[in-house]
Amino acid sequence: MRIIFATHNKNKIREVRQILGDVASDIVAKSELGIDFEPVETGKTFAENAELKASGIRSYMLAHDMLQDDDIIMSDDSGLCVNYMLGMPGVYSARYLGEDTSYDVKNARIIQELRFAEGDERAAHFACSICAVFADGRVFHSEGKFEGLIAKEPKGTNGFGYDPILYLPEYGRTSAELTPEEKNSISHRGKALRAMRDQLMKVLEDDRKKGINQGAFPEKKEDSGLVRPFQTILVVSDSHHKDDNLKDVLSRLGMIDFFVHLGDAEGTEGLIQQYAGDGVKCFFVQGNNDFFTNLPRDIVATFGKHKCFLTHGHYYGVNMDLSILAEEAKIRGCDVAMFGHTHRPCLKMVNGVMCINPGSISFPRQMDRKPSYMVIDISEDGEFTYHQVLLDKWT
Ligand code: ITT
Repeated sequence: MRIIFATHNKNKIREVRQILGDVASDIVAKSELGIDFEPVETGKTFAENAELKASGIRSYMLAHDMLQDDDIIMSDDSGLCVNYMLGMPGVYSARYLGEDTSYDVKNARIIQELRFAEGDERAAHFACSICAVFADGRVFHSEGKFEGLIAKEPKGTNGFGYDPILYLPEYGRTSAELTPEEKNSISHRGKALRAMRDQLMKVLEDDRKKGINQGAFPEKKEDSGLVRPFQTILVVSDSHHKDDNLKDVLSRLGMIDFFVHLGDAEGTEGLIQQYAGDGVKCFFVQGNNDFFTNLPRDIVATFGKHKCFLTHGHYYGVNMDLSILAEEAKIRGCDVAMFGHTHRPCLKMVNGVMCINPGSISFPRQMDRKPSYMVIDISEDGEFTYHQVLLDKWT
Protein backbone atom coordinates (compact mmCIF):
# COMPACT_ATOMS: atom_id res chain seq x y z
CA MET A 1 0.00 0.00 0.00
CA ARG A 2 1.19 3.46 -0.90
CA ILE A 3 0.26 6.83 0.67
CA ILE A 4 0.80 9.82 -1.58
CA PHE A 5 0.85 12.95 0.54
CA ALA A 6 -0.04 16.18 -1.26
CA THR A 7 2.44 18.65 0.21
CA HIS A 8 5.58 20.62 -0.55
CA ASN A 9 6.47 20.80 3.11
CA LYS A 10 9.30 18.37 4.01
CA ASN A 11 8.53 18.66 7.74
CA LYS A 12 5.03 17.36 7.11
CA ILE A 13 6.28 14.30 5.21
CA ARG A 14 8.67 13.44 8.04
CA GLU A 15 5.83 13.68 10.55
CA VAL A 16 3.50 11.62 8.34
CA ARG A 17 6.14 8.88 7.99
CA GLN A 18 6.59 8.76 11.77
CA ILE A 19 2.89 8.47 12.50
CA LEU A 20 1.53 6.44 9.57
CA GLY A 21 4.53 4.17 9.02
CA ASP A 22 2.61 1.15 10.33
CA VAL A 23 -0.37 1.72 7.96
CA ALA A 24 1.61 1.95 4.72
CA SER A 25 5.12 0.85 3.93
CA ASP A 26 5.54 3.43 1.22
CA ILE A 27 4.83 7.11 1.99
CA VAL A 28 5.82 9.58 -0.71
CA ALA A 29 5.31 13.27 -1.42
CA LYS A 30 3.46 14.02 -4.65
CA SER A 31 6.60 15.71 -6.03
CA GLU A 32 8.52 12.43 -5.65
CA LEU A 33 6.13 10.95 -8.24
CA GLY A 34 6.65 13.92 -10.54
CA ILE A 35 3.12 15.26 -9.96
CA ASP A 36 3.21 19.00 -10.56
CA PHE A 37 -0.57 19.51 -10.39
CA GLU A 38 -1.52 22.33 -7.98
CA PRO A 39 -5.15 22.20 -6.86
CA VAL A 40 -6.63 25.65 -6.19
CA GLU A 41 -7.70 26.00 -2.56
CA THR A 42 -11.11 27.59 -3.02
CA GLY A 43 -12.74 25.92 0.00
CA LYS A 44 -14.19 27.86 2.91
CA THR A 45 -13.12 25.30 5.51
CA PHE A 46 -9.90 23.37 6.18
CA ALA A 47 -11.75 20.12 5.43
CA GLU A 48 -12.99 21.39 2.05
CA ASN A 49 -9.49 22.47 1.06
CA ALA A 50 -7.91 19.21 2.21
CA GLU A 51 -10.45 17.26 0.15
CA LEU A 52 -9.94 19.49 -2.88
CA LYS A 53 -6.20 18.78 -2.76
CA ALA A 54 -6.52 15.02 -2.28
CA SER A 55 -9.33 14.42 -4.79
CA GLY A 56 -7.62 16.72 -7.31
CA ILE A 57 -4.44 14.63 -7.09
CA ARG A 58 -6.47 11.41 -7.39
CA SER A 59 -8.14 12.69 -10.58
CA TYR A 60 -4.76 13.77 -11.94
CA MET A 61 -3.27 10.33 -11.24
CA LEU A 62 -6.27 8.60 -12.76
CA ALA A 63 -6.05 10.72 -15.90
CA HIS A 64 -2.30 10.04 -16.17
CA ASP A 65 -2.58 6.30 -15.54
CA MET A 66 -0.53 6.57 -12.36
CA LEU A 67 -3.07 5.34 -9.83
CA GLN A 68 -2.52 1.92 -8.25
CA ASP A 69 -5.42 -0.09 -6.76
CA ASP A 70 -4.24 0.25 -3.17
CA ASP A 71 -3.11 3.89 -3.27
CA ILE A 72 -4.35 6.34 -0.67
CA ILE A 73 -4.03 10.02 -1.55
CA MET A 74 -3.75 12.16 1.54
CA SER A 75 -3.53 15.87 2.16
CA ASP A 76 -3.88 18.32 4.98
CA ASP A 77 -4.90 21.91 5.33
CA SER A 78 -4.01 23.87 8.39
CA GLY A 79 -3.82 27.37 9.77
CA LEU A 80 -4.05 29.68 12.75
CA CYS A 81 -7.49 30.76 14.01
CA VAL A 82 -7.53 33.78 16.34
CA ASN A 83 -10.76 34.25 18.32
CA TYR A 84 -10.35 38.03 18.65
CA MET A 85 -10.06 38.22 14.84
CA LEU A 86 -13.22 36.10 14.38
CA GLY A 87 -11.21 33.05 13.37
CA MET A 88 -8.90 34.80 10.92
CA PRO A 89 -6.47 34.18 9.27
CA GLY A 90 -7.91 30.61 9.30
CA VAL A 91 -7.96 29.02 5.85
CA TYR A 92 -6.15 32.11 4.56
CA SER A 93 -3.15 31.62 6.90
CA ALA A 94 -0.61 31.11 4.12
CA ARG A 95 -2.12 33.97 2.08
CA TYR A 96 -2.68 36.40 4.99
CA LEU A 97 -1.20 39.84 4.03
CA GLY A 98 0.07 38.21 0.82
CA GLU A 99 1.78 34.89 0.19
CA ASP A 100 5.24 36.49 -0.08
CA THR A 101 4.98 38.56 3.09
CA SER A 102 7.41 37.35 5.77
CA TYR A 103 6.09 35.72 8.93
CA ASP A 104 7.87 38.41 10.98
CA VAL A 105 5.48 40.91 9.41
CA LYS A 106 2.39 38.64 9.63
CA ASN A 107 3.10 37.82 13.28
CA ALA A 108 3.71 41.48 14.17
CA ARG A 109 0.38 42.43 12.55
CA ILE A 110 -1.56 39.85 14.56
CA ILE A 111 0.03 41.05 17.80
CA GLN A 112 -0.88 44.61 16.80
CA GLU A 113 -4.51 43.58 16.06
CA LEU A 114 -4.72 42.20 19.61
CA ARG A 115 -3.18 45.18 21.38
CA PHE A 116 -6.33 45.77 23.50
CA ALA A 117 -7.01 42.06 24.18
CA GLU A 118 -6.18 40.55 27.55
CA GLY A 119 -6.26 37.04 29.10
CA ASP A 120 -8.69 34.63 27.42
CA GLU A 121 -9.50 37.23 24.79
CA ARG A 122 -6.13 36.23 23.28
CA ALA A 123 -7.25 32.62 22.74
CA ALA A 124 -6.19 31.08 19.43
CA HIS A 125 -5.51 27.66 17.98
CA PHE A 126 -3.83 25.91 15.12
CA ALA A 127 -6.30 23.70 13.27
CA CYS A 128 -5.51 20.84 10.93
CA SER A 129 -7.82 18.82 8.73
CA ILE A 130 -6.56 15.68 7.02
CA CYS A 131 -8.31 14.06 4.10
CA ALA A 132 -7.62 10.59 2.72
CA VAL A 133 -9.07 9.57 -0.64
CA PHE A 134 -8.82 5.90 -1.62
CA ALA A 135 -8.18 4.84 -5.21
CA ASP A 136 -11.77 3.53 -5.27
CA GLY A 137 -13.07 7.02 -4.39
CA ARG A 138 -13.91 6.62 -0.69
CA VAL A 139 -13.17 9.76 1.32
CA PHE A 140 -12.18 10.03 5.01
CA HIS A 141 -11.54 13.08 7.20
CA SER A 142 -9.89 13.74 10.55
CA GLU A 143 -9.25 16.89 12.58
CA GLY A 144 -6.83 18.15 15.21
CA LYS A 145 -6.48 21.33 17.29
CA PHE A 146 -3.54 22.90 19.14
CA GLU A 147 -4.72 25.60 21.57
CA GLY A 148 -2.92 28.52 23.15
CA LEU A 149 -2.91 32.31 23.48
CA ILE A 150 -1.48 34.92 21.15
CA ALA A 151 1.80 36.03 22.74
CA LYS A 152 2.52 39.70 23.39
CA GLU A 153 5.80 39.32 21.50
CA PRO A 154 7.17 36.61 19.18
CA LYS A 155 9.57 34.13 20.80
CA GLY A 156 11.53 31.07 19.70
CA THR A 157 13.17 29.91 16.49
CA ASN A 158 11.94 26.34 16.07
CA GLY A 159 9.04 25.40 13.87
CA PHE A 160 7.75 27.75 11.20
CA GLY A 161 5.01 30.21 10.30
CA TYR A 162 3.00 31.40 13.28
CA ASP A 163 4.78 29.19 15.86
CA PRO A 164 6.57 32.14 17.56
CA ILE A 165 3.27 33.81 18.55
CA LEU A 166 1.26 30.84 19.87
CA TYR A 167 1.96 30.87 23.60
CA LEU A 168 1.20 27.68 25.55
CA PRO A 169 0.44 28.60 29.19
CA GLU A 170 0.94 25.04 30.51
CA TYR A 171 4.47 24.96 29.03
CA GLY A 172 5.29 28.62 29.70
CA ARG A 173 6.71 28.75 26.15
CA THR A 174 5.61 29.50 22.62
CA SER A 175 5.22 26.73 20.07
CA ALA A 176 8.50 27.90 18.48
CA GLU A 177 10.27 27.25 21.78
CA LEU A 178 9.23 23.57 21.88
CA THR A 179 11.50 20.87 20.50
CA PRO A 180 10.14 19.23 17.31
CA GLU A 181 9.35 16.06 19.29
CA GLU A 182 7.44 18.03 21.93
CA LYS A 183 5.49 19.89 19.27
CA ASN A 184 4.65 16.75 17.25
CA SER A 185 3.31 15.02 20.34
CA ILE A 186 0.70 17.74 21.01
CA SER A 187 0.27 19.56 17.71
CA HIS A 188 -2.87 19.86 15.59
CA ARG A 189 -1.27 17.90 12.75
CA GLY A 190 0.00 15.16 15.06
CA LYS A 191 -3.49 14.77 16.55
CA ALA A 192 -5.21 14.74 13.15
CA LEU A 193 -2.69 12.24 11.76
CA ARG A 194 -3.11 9.90 14.72
CA ALA A 195 -6.91 10.13 14.39
CA MET A 196 -6.55 9.33 10.68
CA ARG A 197 -4.27 6.39 11.44
CA ASP A 198 -6.85 4.91 13.85
CA GLN A 199 -9.64 5.42 11.32
CA LEU A 200 -7.67 3.86 8.44
CA MET A 201 -6.61 0.86 10.53
CA LYS A 202 -10.27 0.19 11.29
CA VAL A 203 -11.48 0.69 7.69
CA LEU A 204 -8.74 -1.53 6.26
CA GLU A 205 -9.44 -4.20 8.86
CA ASP A 206 -13.19 -4.08 8.03
CA ASP A 207 -12.35 -4.31 4.31
CA ARG A 208 -10.18 -7.35 4.96
CA LYS A 209 -12.99 -9.02 6.93
CA LYS A 210 -15.46 -8.33 4.10
CA GLY A 211 -12.92 -9.61 1.60
CA ILE A 212 -12.74 -6.23 -0.12
CA ASN A 213 -9.51 -5.70 -1.93
CA GLN A 214 -8.99 -2.06 -0.98
CA GLY A 215 -8.81 0.06 -4.03
CA ALA A 216 -10.35 -2.38 -6.50
CA PHE A 217 -11.74 0.65 -8.25
CA PRO A 218 -14.38 0.18 -10.92
CA GLU A 219 -12.90 2.21 -13.74
CA LYS A 220 -10.55 -0.63 -14.78
CA LYS A 221 -12.92 -1.53 -17.59
CA GLU A 222 -10.30 -3.25 -19.75
CA ASP A 223 -9.91 -5.96 -17.08
CA SER A 224 -13.57 -6.93 -17.38
CA GLY A 225 -13.34 -7.18 -21.14
CA LEU A 226 -15.30 -3.94 -21.66
CA VAL A 227 -13.89 -1.39 -24.05
CA ARG A 228 -13.81 2.19 -22.84
CA PRO A 229 -15.83 4.47 -25.14
CA PHE A 230 -13.85 6.92 -27.21
CA GLN A 231 -15.11 9.83 -25.07
CA THR A 232 -17.62 10.25 -22.23
CA ILE A 233 -19.82 13.15 -21.14
CA LEU A 234 -21.30 13.30 -17.65
CA VAL A 235 -24.46 15.45 -17.67
CA VAL A 236 -26.06 16.62 -14.41
CA SER A 237 -28.36 19.39 -13.29
CA ASP A 238 -29.99 21.10 -10.33
CA SER A 239 -27.52 20.18 -7.59
CA HIS A 240 -28.59 23.29 -5.59
CA HIS A 241 -25.44 23.49 -3.45
CA LYS A 242 -25.70 19.84 -2.38
CA ASP A 243 -22.87 17.98 -4.05
CA ASP A 244 -22.41 14.72 -2.12
CA ASN A 245 -24.18 12.56 -4.75
CA LEU A 246 -22.29 14.30 -7.53
CA LYS A 247 -18.96 13.67 -5.77
CA ASP A 248 -19.82 9.97 -5.42
CA VAL A 249 -20.78 9.72 -9.09
CA LEU A 250 -17.59 11.45 -10.24
CA SER A 251 -15.49 9.14 -8.09
CA ARG A 252 -17.25 6.03 -9.30
CA LEU A 253 -17.16 6.94 -12.98
CA GLY A 254 -13.46 7.64 -12.91
CA MET A 255 -12.30 9.09 -16.17
CA ILE A 256 -14.69 11.34 -18.08
CA ASP A 257 -13.81 13.75 -20.87
CA PHE A 258 -16.56 16.36 -20.54
CA PHE A 259 -18.75 17.50 -17.71
CA VAL A 260 -21.99 19.40 -18.30
CA HIS A 261 -23.96 21.09 -15.50
CA LEU A 262 -27.29 22.43 -16.71
CA GLY A 263 -27.83 25.04 -14.03
CA ASP A 264 -28.65 25.71 -10.38
CA ALA A 265 -25.29 24.62 -8.99
CA GLU A 266 -25.79 27.64 -6.70
CA GLY A 267 -22.19 28.72 -6.31
CA THR A 268 -20.31 25.42 -6.08
CA GLU A 269 -19.09 25.47 -9.70
CA GLY A 270 -15.46 25.96 -8.60
CA LEU A 271 -15.62 23.00 -6.23
CA ILE A 272 -17.35 20.80 -8.80
CA GLN A 273 -14.68 21.65 -11.36
CA GLN A 274 -12.05 20.51 -8.86
CA TYR A 275 -13.92 17.28 -8.12
CA ALA A 276 -14.20 16.60 -11.86
CA GLY A 277 -10.44 16.87 -12.16
CA ASP A 278 -7.85 18.71 -14.12
CA GLY A 279 -8.17 17.18 -17.56
CA VAL A 280 -11.99 17.41 -17.77
CA LYS A 281 -13.56 20.17 -19.85
CA CYS A 282 -16.48 21.54 -17.86
CA PHE A 283 -19.55 23.47 -19.06
CA PHE A 284 -21.85 25.31 -16.68
CA VAL A 285 -24.96 27.33 -17.58
CA GLN A 286 -26.94 29.68 -15.40
CA GLY A 287 -30.08 28.41 -13.67
CA ASN A 288 -32.96 30.44 -12.25
CA ASN A 289 -31.38 30.13 -8.76
CA ASP A 290 -27.86 31.08 -9.83
CA PHE A 291 -27.95 34.69 -8.70
CA PHE A 292 -24.93 37.01 -9.00
CA THR A 293 -22.99 34.81 -11.43
CA ASN A 294 -21.41 35.45 -14.80
CA LEU A 295 -22.36 32.02 -16.09
CA PRO A 296 -23.72 32.02 -19.64
CA ARG A 297 -27.46 31.59 -20.11
CA ASP A 298 -26.96 29.14 -23.02
CA ILE A 299 -23.99 27.36 -24.60
CA VAL A 300 -23.69 25.72 -28.00
CA ALA A 301 -21.03 22.98 -27.97
CA THR A 302 -20.07 20.24 -30.39
CA PHE A 303 -19.37 16.73 -29.04
CA GLY A 304 -18.62 13.98 -31.54
CA LYS A 305 -20.86 14.61 -34.55
CA HIS A 306 -23.61 16.37 -32.56
CA LYS A 307 -24.10 20.08 -32.03
CA CYS A 308 -25.68 20.51 -28.61
CA PHE A 309 -27.71 23.35 -27.12
CA LEU A 310 -27.04 23.55 -23.36
CA THR A 311 -29.48 25.57 -21.27
CA HIS A 312 -31.26 25.46 -17.93
CA GLY A 313 -34.58 25.72 -19.77
CA HIS A 314 -36.65 28.16 -17.66
CA TYR A 315 -36.56 30.73 -20.49
CA TYR A 316 -38.03 28.14 -22.88
CA GLY A 317 -41.02 26.97 -20.82
CA VAL A 318 -39.72 23.43 -20.32
CA ASN A 319 -42.14 22.84 -17.45
CA MET A 320 -45.00 23.12 -20.00
CA ASP A 321 -43.67 21.36 -23.11
CA LEU A 322 -40.46 21.07 -25.09
CA SER A 323 -41.46 22.61 -28.42
CA ILE A 324 -40.00 26.08 -27.75
CA LEU A 325 -36.74 24.50 -26.54
CA ALA A 326 -36.53 22.29 -29.65
CA GLU A 327 -37.26 25.29 -31.90
CA GLU A 328 -34.52 27.37 -30.24
CA ALA A 329 -32.05 24.48 -30.58
CA LYS A 330 -32.88 24.19 -34.29
CA ILE A 331 -32.42 27.95 -34.84
CA ARG A 332 -28.92 27.53 -33.36
CA GLY A 333 -28.20 24.61 -35.70
CA CYS A 334 -28.31 21.98 -32.90
CA ASP A 335 -29.71 18.46 -33.09
CA VAL A 336 -29.49 17.85 -29.33
CA ALA A 337 -30.89 20.04 -26.54
CA MET A 338 -29.76 19.43 -22.97
CA PHE A 339 -31.80 21.10 -20.23
CA GLY A 340 -32.59 20.91 -16.52
CA HIS A 341 -34.97 22.91 -14.29
CA THR A 342 -37.80 20.33 -14.06
CA HIS A 343 -35.84 17.93 -11.78
CA ARG A 344 -37.30 15.10 -13.89
CA PRO A 345 -35.27 12.89 -16.22
CA CYS A 346 -36.28 12.93 -19.88
CA LEU A 347 -34.98 11.56 -23.18
CA LYS A 348 -37.34 12.48 -26.00
CA MET A 349 -37.18 13.35 -29.69
CA VAL A 350 -39.14 16.60 -30.30
CA ASN A 351 -39.42 17.95 -33.85
CA GLY A 352 -36.14 16.33 -34.87
CA VAL A 353 -34.23 17.49 -31.78
CA MET A 354 -33.19 14.99 -29.13
CA CYS A 355 -34.18 16.69 -25.86
CA ILE A 356 -32.48 15.32 -22.78
CA ASN A 357 -32.78 16.17 -19.12
CA PRO A 358 -30.56 14.29 -16.64
CA GLY A 359 -33.01 15.04 -13.80
CA SER A 360 -31.69 16.39 -10.53
CA ILE A 361 -28.61 14.81 -8.94
CA SER A 362 -29.70 16.07 -5.49
CA PHE A 363 -33.42 16.97 -5.41
CA PRO A 364 -35.39 14.60 -7.70
CA ARG A 365 -39.07 15.27 -8.33
CA GLN A 366 -40.16 12.35 -10.53
CA MET A 367 -42.40 9.61 -9.11
CA ASP A 368 -39.70 7.38 -7.61
CA ARG A 369 -37.72 10.37 -6.24
CA LYS A 370 -34.39 8.86 -7.14
CA PRO A 371 -31.53 11.29 -7.85
CA SER A 372 -30.40 10.91 -11.44
CA TYR A 373 -27.77 11.85 -14.02
CA MET A 374 -26.92 11.00 -17.58
CA VAL A 375 -23.80 9.54 -19.13
CA ILE A 376 -23.33 9.95 -22.87
CA ASP A 377 -20.76 7.70 -24.51
CA ILE A 378 -19.32 9.05 -27.72
CA SER A 379 -18.07 6.44 -30.18
CA GLU A 380 -15.01 6.91 -32.33
CA ASP A 381 -17.23 7.99 -35.24
CA GLY A 382 -18.98 10.58 -33.06
CA GLU A 383 -22.28 8.78 -32.35
CA PHE A 384 -23.98 9.16 -28.96
CA THR A 385 -25.22 6.38 -26.68
CA TYR A 386 -27.34 7.71 -23.81
CA HIS A 387 -27.39 6.13 -20.35
CA GLN A 388 -29.95 7.54 -17.96
CA VAL A 389 -28.80 6.51 -14.49
CA LEU A 390 -30.87 6.57 -11.29
CA LEU A 391 -29.09 6.43 -7.95
CA ASP A 392 -30.44 3.66 -5.82
CA LYS A 393 -31.59 5.89 -2.99
CA TRP A 394 -34.31 8.38 -2.21
CA THR A 395 -33.82 11.87 -0.95
P1 ITT B 1 1.39 22.58 1.73
O1 ITT B 1 0.10 23.28 1.37
O2 ITT B 1 2.32 22.36 0.59
O3 ITT B 1 1.16 21.31 2.50
P2 ITT B 1 1.82 24.77 3.67
O4 ITT B 1 2.99 24.97 4.58
O5 ITT B 1 1.34 25.93 2.86
O6 ITT B 1 2.21 23.51 2.76
P3 ITT B 1 -0.83 24.64 4.94
O7 ITT B 1 -1.56 25.15 3.75
O8 ITT B 1 -1.41 23.49 5.65
O9 ITT B 1 0.65 24.19 4.54
O10 ITT B 1 -0.58 25.76 6.03
C1 ITT B 1 -1.08 27.05 5.94
C2 ITT B 1 -0.34 27.97 6.83
O11 ITT B 1 -0.78 27.78 8.17
C3 ITT B 1 1.15 27.75 6.86
O12 ITT B 1 1.78 28.39 5.80
C4 ITT B 1 1.48 28.40 8.21
O13 ITT B 1 1.52 29.77 8.08
C5 ITT B 1 0.28 28.06 9.07
N1 ITT B 1 0.58 26.85 9.85
C6 ITT B 1 0.04 25.63 9.67
N2 ITT B 1 0.56 24.75 10.56
C7 ITT B 1 1.43 25.44 11.29
C8 ITT B 1 2.30 25.08 12.36
O14 ITT B 1 2.38 23.84 12.81
N3 ITT B 1 3.07 26.03 12.88
C9 ITT B 1 3.02 27.29 12.42
N4 ITT B 1 2.26 27.71 11.43
C10 ITT B 1 1.45 26.79 10.86
